[in-house]
Amino acid sequence: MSDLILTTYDWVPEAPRGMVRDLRVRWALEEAALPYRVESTPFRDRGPDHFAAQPFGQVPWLTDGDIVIFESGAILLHLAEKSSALMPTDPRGRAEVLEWVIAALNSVDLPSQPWALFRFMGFPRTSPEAEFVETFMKLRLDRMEAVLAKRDWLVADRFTVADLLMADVLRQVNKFDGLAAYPACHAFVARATSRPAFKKAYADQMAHFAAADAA
Ligand SMILES: N[C@@H](CCC(=O)N[C@@H](CS)C(=O)NCC(=O)O)C(=O)O
Repeated sequence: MSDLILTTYDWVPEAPRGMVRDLRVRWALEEAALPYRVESTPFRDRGPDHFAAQPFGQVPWLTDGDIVIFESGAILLHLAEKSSALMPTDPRGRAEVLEWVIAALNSVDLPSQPWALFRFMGFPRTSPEAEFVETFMKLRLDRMEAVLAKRDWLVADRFTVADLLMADVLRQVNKFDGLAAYPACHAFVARATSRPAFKKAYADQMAHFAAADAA
C-alpha cells in the first residue's frame, strides 16, 4: 500500500485548534490503524499548489499514491473502502454508512455551521436571523436525539465512519453548549470521543500546532 499523506495547515490560531478538520481524518486513520504521515501547508500564504490540491484553499486533503482527495467527507469514505474498521462490507451496512455520512454533512452540518458561527462571533441571539438559525438547528437536534436515544451507534450496532463524522459535527455544537438539552446526543459525542483513536488524533493535532508556536 502506498503511503498515505494527510495535509493540514502549518499553524492556526488558538480558537479552532482541536476542531480543524484534519482531526476527523487523523481519527479515521487511527481507527483503521492505517500508516500515514502528516505534512503542512502554509496557513498564511496559500499558493497555487494549495489551490491545486484543495480548490477552496482549505484543509485537509489526503494523498494516496497518485490520488489527491479534498473534502473531509470524501476522504473518510475513501479510507472506509480500505478498512472494515470504518465501514461494514455487506451492502446494507455500506448503504447505511453512506446515508448517515451524507446526513451528517448535509442535514446536520447545514444548520450547525451557521449556528456555531453565530455563537463564535457573539452575534445577538435575538435577531430574526439568529432565531431562524436556532430553530433550524433545533429541528435537526430533536430528530438526532430521537435516533440516538434508541441506539449507541448509527449503523449495525457498531462504530463506523458515520459515527465518527456525526460525532465530529455534533462536537462543534457541543463546544458552544448546544447539546445541553439533548442528553442522547451529548452521550453519543462523549462515547465517540472517549475512543483511544479520537484521543490520539486530538492530541496529535494540538501538538502539531503547538510545535509551530514553538518554532
Ligand atoms: N467542506 C470542507 C471544509 C474544510 C474546512 O472548512 N477547512 C477549514 C479548516 S477546518 C479551513 O481550511 N478554513 C480556512 C478557510 O476556509 O480559509 C471539508 O470538510 O473538508
